[in-house]
Amino acid sequence: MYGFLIGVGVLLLLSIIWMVYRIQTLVSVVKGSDKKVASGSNKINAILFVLFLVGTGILMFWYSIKEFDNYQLPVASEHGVITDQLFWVTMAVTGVVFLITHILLFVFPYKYQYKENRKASFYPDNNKLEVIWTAVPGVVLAGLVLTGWMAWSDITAPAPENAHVVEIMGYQFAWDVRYPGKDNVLGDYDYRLITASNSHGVDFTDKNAIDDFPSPKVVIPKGEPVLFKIRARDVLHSVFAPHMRLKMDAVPGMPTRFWFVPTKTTEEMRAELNNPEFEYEIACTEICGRGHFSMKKVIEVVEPEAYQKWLAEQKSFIQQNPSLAENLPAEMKELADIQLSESKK
Ligand SMILES: [Cu+2]
Repeated sequence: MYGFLIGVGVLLLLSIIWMVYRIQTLVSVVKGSDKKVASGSNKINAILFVLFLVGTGILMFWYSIKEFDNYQLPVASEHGVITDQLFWVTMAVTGVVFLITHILLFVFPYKYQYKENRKASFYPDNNKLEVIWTAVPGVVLAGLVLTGWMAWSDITAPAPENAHVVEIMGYQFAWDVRYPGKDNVLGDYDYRLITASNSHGVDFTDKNAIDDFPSPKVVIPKGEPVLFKIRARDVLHSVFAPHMRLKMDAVPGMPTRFWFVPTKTTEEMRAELNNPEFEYEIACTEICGRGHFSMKKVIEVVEPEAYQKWLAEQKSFIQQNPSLAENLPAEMKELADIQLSESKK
């Protein structure tokens, strides 16, 4: 009931304001002062257009220059160089068009504002102009799309067979990392197998899973292809490693992948940036809930020899937690036991 009354009140108020405005206009028409009012407010609006253009233009340039280093992070992957080229070419083409159209958009209302003695000219159509402003953007955009499409199909082509596989699984709110172990093949998984001690839901009855191991960070070798197998356990997440120019959604029920070749070790990047604290990182770029901001994972890029050494030091899921092998079928249990006895040596 109150809602209805408030609604009626608002309607009455709006109609009163409208009536006052109408009366004012009619009075000015009767007095003959309406023309002056119109040209005065036109002039103010025209000046405001130009002020808006200059003000927002200054803000845009100031911000772009001030934050430029954040747009242009150093590249640390092979395909990243191509991605950057595409980005800056697109930026240059669209940037020039953006500037020209926006200057015209705001300068024209000023230039062609109402003047008592000026008559608008009638210019119905011009086929030549129509052809030019349809064909030129068509050709330019087709070029941009084509080069982008070619780069995209290169980047998303199947990974080389020798690529080091790393599984990145997103969940609310962290990334879990799994390595395939010596066989470089990840074991199966099933969401029904997820428990407190098996957060990945790894199926240990699969032979490939026996040597899989977890890792608190992503360690990868420089100069060799790396294949991220990406999945999500609950909602959409997105793997974003800005220095690698890598971004790929993690979708529940639909595994995705991204392969790349890192070109600079963490140490080299620290030296380049003169920042001994620097770490490559994965951030989540899909607003996935309250703890979204905390989804950070460190990527450590090392020389290939250091990588092999690190691999040899890792302990498999089963070595870390022998109870995972307890209920396995006899054949698998045997494999697990061999591995356990190896780790005791
Ligand atoms: Cu997330």
